[in-house]
Amino acid sequence: MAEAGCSTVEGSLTQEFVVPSHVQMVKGLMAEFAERHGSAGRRVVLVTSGGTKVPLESRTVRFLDNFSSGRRGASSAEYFLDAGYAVVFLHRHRSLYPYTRRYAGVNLLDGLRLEPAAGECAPARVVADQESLPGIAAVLQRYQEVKVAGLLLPVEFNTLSEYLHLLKAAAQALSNMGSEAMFYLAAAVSDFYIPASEMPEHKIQSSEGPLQLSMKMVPKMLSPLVKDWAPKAFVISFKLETDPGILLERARRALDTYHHQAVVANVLDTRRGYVVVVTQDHATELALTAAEEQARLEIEEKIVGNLVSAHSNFILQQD
Ligand code: PAZ
Repeated sequence: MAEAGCSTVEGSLTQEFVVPSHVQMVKGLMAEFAERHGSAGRRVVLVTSGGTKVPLESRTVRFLDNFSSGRRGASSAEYFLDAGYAVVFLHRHRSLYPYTRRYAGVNLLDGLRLEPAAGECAPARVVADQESLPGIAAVLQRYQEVKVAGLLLPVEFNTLSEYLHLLKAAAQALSNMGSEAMFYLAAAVSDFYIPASEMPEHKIQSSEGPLQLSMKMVPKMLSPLVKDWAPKAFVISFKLETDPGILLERARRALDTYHHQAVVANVLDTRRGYVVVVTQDHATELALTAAEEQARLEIEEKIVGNLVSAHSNFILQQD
């Protein structure tokens, strides 16, 4: 699709996507977060994570969704925190979350044990079972350090509309940080939607026969983000394909269209172990070796390491 101009993006955002009632309040929180960490000399990264839900009815019974678990975003947020960044974590409601993601498959009640009470009147003690929750003490300690230091600002979205408006608000809230702000756009955002004006109010009836959908293109947010909302920031987008043969060409096309700093290109089936970081001058392959996979290393550690040093170089070039 031809890229929509910035005024078109702005226009369709306000006309066709319902503005969430809390967007101004959240924008204020993000601006205050950026101001606090910026004045402490800390860089801030906005990590987007998870898929988007596209409703088919305005009183939504059915919606279109996608595969994204939010693991890339949640694990990357942890590595950014370890690298000294403060993180705004714009994530899909109930997608994976930093630190708790490690126990996503565990039934909480299987991970806890009851120990006898210390005295007759004292309640039984609840203890974490280290076998069901491996590494829990270290993970809990790090989670609490991050929380006490106020280094992680979680912001939730559910629908596509919420995502789009909150991304714009985040970009504007972080723009005062200039080149010290990074945008790491790992969320899998729908390319298609049904405008509110064309959406049936009530549940679509199967008695009316097979369903035919006509969907519009979602406005490309990268364009106004890079040009207008946060023009000095270091911006990373992600590109997912299922056909490895077209991956690099698509990533380069995105860079040529939006003029941001890098695209992390990945293929659905191999995304946990292999990505290519594409910039104007280079295509850097990052991969986990068999030994690293065995040791449960994560590709996000390499992606974040690569981008943190690229961000440092970018900041130096702006001076
Ligand atoms: O969320 P997850 O860990 O299951 O998957 C990560 C990902 C594939 C959604 C991400 O790496 C990505 O490529 N996001 C952008 C997708 C796209 O719009 O092309």
